[in-house]
Amino acid sequence: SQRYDVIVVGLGGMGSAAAYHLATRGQRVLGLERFTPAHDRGSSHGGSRIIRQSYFEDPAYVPLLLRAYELWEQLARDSGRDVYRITGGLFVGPPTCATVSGSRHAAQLWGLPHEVLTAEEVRERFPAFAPAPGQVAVYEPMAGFARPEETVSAHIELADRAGADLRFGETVTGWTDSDDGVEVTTTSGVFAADRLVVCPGAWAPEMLADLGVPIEIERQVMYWFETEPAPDVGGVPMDDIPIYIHETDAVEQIYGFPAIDGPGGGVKVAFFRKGQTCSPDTIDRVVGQDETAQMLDRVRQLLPGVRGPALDAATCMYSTTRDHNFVIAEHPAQRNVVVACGFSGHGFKFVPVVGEILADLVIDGSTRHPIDIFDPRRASVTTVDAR
Ligand code: PYC
Repeated sequence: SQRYDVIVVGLGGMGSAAAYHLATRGQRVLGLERFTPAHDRGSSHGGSRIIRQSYFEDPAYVPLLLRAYELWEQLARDSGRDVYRITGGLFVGPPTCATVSGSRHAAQLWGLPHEVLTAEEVRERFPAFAPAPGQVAVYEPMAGFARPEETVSAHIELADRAGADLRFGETVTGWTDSDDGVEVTTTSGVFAADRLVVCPGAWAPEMLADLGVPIEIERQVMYWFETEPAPDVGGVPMDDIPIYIHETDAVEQIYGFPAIDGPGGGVKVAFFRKGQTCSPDTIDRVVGQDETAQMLDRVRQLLPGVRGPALDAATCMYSTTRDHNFVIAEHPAQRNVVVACGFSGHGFKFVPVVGEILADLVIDGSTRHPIDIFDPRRASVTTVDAR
C-alpha cells in the first residue's frame, strides 16, 4: 500500500492547517479525521473566535500573532472564503485586572496600535457598551474575529487541492513509532509514513496519555441572544460593535461578538473560563435555562441593549493545560511524532501559524518561531502544584 511522507491525525483547526501547510510544501500527506469536515463535535465550531494581538495572557505570544495575521490574510485570499474580519476590540474591566493591564502591557511592549479609554469615553465612542464607572478599556483596532468552520473548510479545500489525501469518518485506534517511521491503525486499515502529526483536540487525554502533560477537558457554552439596536444610545446597530472581553473577576470574564450572522442571528457571548470538567464522551450538550439566564444577566452588565431571549446555545470543549499555555513540539519519547494540543481556550486565532510551525517541525526538524513556552517538558505543565 501507499506510503506517505506524513500522516496528520485530527483535521480540526490545527490539523487541517498542518495538512495544508505540509501539502503546499510538497509533502505527501494523509489526513485522518473521525468526523466530517468542519464538524461541531470538538473545539472548532460556533461561527466565531476572537482574534487579537495585544495579548494579555503573555506578550511572548505576540510574534506568533503577527505572523498569524499575515497567514489569515493569505488564507482569505487563497481560499476566497470569509475566514476573518477586523472589527476592533475592547478589553474592559478595572484598570488593574489582567484583561486590561495585560493587554496594555503587551501593546506597549510590542508597539501595537491601541488606546486606553475611560468608561465615559467607551460609552461615547461605542454607545452599545456601558462599562461601570471606574472601569477602563484597551481599544485595539486590529482585533476582530475568525470564522472557525470557514477556516477549517478553507484549509481542507486548499490541502486537497495541493494533493493531500484527506479521509473522514476514520478513527485512529493507535500507532507505532520506530526507526522505519510510523504505522497508524484506524478503524479501516493501517497506514505507513515517515512522520506523524497528532492534533487530537479534546481527545488529547486518551490519545496522548504518555506525553506526561495533564490536560483537562472543559465543557463551555456559547450563547446567541436576540438584539435590537441598543436603546437610548442613538440606535447603534449591534452588527457594528467591536469584539470584546470584559473582566469583573477572573471566573466571570466574558467575551462576545457583534451580530455577524445577519438579521435574526443575534449576538454571541460566552464565559471565558467557566467550564465544567468533561470528556468528549461525557459532555452534556444540553444547555440549561439557569445557565442561559446567568449569561444574560452577566452580559447585560456591559451591554444593556442585549435583551434576549436566547436564540440558540451550543457547547464546545477547551483542552486546558495547568499553565494555560499550548503544547507544540516533537514528542519527547517518539522520534517521528509531532504533537499540538492543550490550546486552553485561546488557540484558534493561532491556527494558521500553528499549521506553519507543525510543517516546519516535520520538514526541517525546527522552526524559526518562538515555541519554547510550548515545551511539554516544562515544569509548569508537568508538576501538579504549578497551577
Ligand atoms: O482567545 O480571545 C480569546 C478567547 C476569548 C474567549 C475565549 N478565548
